[in-house]
Amino acid sequence: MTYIAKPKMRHPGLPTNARGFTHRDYEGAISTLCAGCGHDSISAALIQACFELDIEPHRVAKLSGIGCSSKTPDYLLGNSHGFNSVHGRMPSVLTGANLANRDLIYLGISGDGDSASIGLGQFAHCVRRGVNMVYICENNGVYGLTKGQFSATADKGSKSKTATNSDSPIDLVSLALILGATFVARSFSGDKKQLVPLIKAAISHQGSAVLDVISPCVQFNNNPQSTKSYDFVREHNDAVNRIDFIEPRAEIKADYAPGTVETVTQHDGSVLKLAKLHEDYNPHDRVGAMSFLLARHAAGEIVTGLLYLDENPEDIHTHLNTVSSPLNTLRESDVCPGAGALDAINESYR
Ligand SMILES: Cc1ncc(C[n+]2csc(CCOP(=O)(O)OP(=O)(O)O)c2C)c(N)n1
Ligand code: SF4
Ligand SMILES: [Mg+2]
Repeated sequence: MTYIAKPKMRHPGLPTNARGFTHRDYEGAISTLCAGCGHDSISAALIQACFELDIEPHRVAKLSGIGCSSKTPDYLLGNSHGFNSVHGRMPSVLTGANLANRDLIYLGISGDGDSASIGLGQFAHCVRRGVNMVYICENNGVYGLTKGQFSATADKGSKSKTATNSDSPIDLVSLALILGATFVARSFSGDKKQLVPLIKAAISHQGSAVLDVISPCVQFNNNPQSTKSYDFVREHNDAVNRIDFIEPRAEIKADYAPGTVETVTQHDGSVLKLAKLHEDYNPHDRVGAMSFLLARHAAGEIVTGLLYLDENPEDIHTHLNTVSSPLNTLRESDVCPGAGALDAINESYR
């Protein structure tokens, strides 16, 4: 992976967060992506979200596959754990890491090729198992790194710089809903106001959070006839809500007219204020969300916002009844309780 280290200079007047970290402490190496690539805006949104959430960088593990999008973890959170895996295989590596150490915040950063083409099976199983993670697909409809072939999320009839796509698309958001994700959202790399609170809410969510972010590839798929171009997304962006993320213990100020905002409290005490932009949209109705998405897609619109939220999520550790401590903190007496315990287990099967 190519990277250019960023000089470690720090202006003494840089603002710090509650943990004493500056914005600079959440950055990584200098990006080698094309100027204007949507992926860089998503990196900036992730950096801002982690800074504002006062996250200690060593508590984050960022994992990716292969692609321009999968290179981006190198450009953020330089003091966090990182693993750049094989194309399409990030979800299984993340699942294993999460099972071994449930105390970290897992960021799975992927592309549409990485998630919907070669990695579709891995994506599906990771989501349906309820792994506690933030899964971000930086979705440009093409394989940017290998020079612009259509990926499985490209819309039928969409034109790239060199070709017209004739295949039906895979919509990762609809798939995430079917697979049981407990937090499902879509956003646009060019809308930081929408994206940053969604990332913060997804990080605070204690279950499988899937965030599909349309992220135009300026090099191969940003022509006006592409449904993943900046112009098309700006013209067809149909946001169902706006969310404000309020950290646990922060004061909730009533700055909306009563009845226009729904307040949702998550397990960690964080509060989401959901301002409805679509009168008939209910983000707690999984089936309703699916039919709404299908209908709006057929009408040529791109639905964004918090699409589905289960306020009481369960994760893979609950399903498997695993030990509550990270495996590397267990003592020998925990993992090897002796012959008596083994005899008792064997006896229980007789
Ligand atoms: C097993 C394997 N197959 C194919 C490739 C070639 N390859 C590298 S990146 C890529 C597609 C990346 O597309 P996407 O995930 O959408 O990322 P983007 O570059 O668009 O951000 C492909 C096919 C590979 N590296 N490994
Ligand atoms: S090729 Fe496309 S996806 Fe890759 S860095 Fe350039 S603009 Fe971004
Ligand atoms: Mg792509």
